[in-house]
Amino acid sequence: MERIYIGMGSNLADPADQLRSAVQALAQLPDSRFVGVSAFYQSDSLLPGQPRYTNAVAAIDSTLAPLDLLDALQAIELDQGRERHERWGPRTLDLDILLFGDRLIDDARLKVPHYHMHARPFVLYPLAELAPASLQLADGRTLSQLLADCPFIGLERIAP
Ligand code: ROI
Repeated sequence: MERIYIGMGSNLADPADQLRSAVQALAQLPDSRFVGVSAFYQSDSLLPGQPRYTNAVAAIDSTLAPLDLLDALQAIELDQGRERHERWGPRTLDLDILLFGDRLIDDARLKVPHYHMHARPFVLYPLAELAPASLQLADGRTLSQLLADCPFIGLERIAP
């Protein structure tokens, strides 16, 4: 079993409800055990002109292979009505593999650790609810160091 952290985001069609449904779906993944989910956090989109996002992080333990997990997460996204109109467009549900044990994955379909997680408050603060501050990323930085460089600005913590 490896500990896997999954970033969740939505800014369409009742985002908090989308995240709650995603949590239910994650709890049904094969060969996996659901560990927990952070609180939900609202923030403005990094791109102007989009609705605000609701984000959270979930943790699972799994024996799934990374690309099998990716397939399963994309199936959940599609199941919840995701349509990809434009690369960075608004979405009903986005599920990103942030960390997969201590693996470094460089596949055409999947890069782990997730490329932007190091500086995004809406990823790091919910992650910190589930992971130890001593958690070390592939580049040697710890979660607590990343948090120190990533102020809690523009985030609103809401109950799930
Ligand atoms: N902004 C926020 N706040 N949360 C996201 O999940 C998010 N995802 C994106 C872009 C459009 C970059 N902005 C975001 O893909």
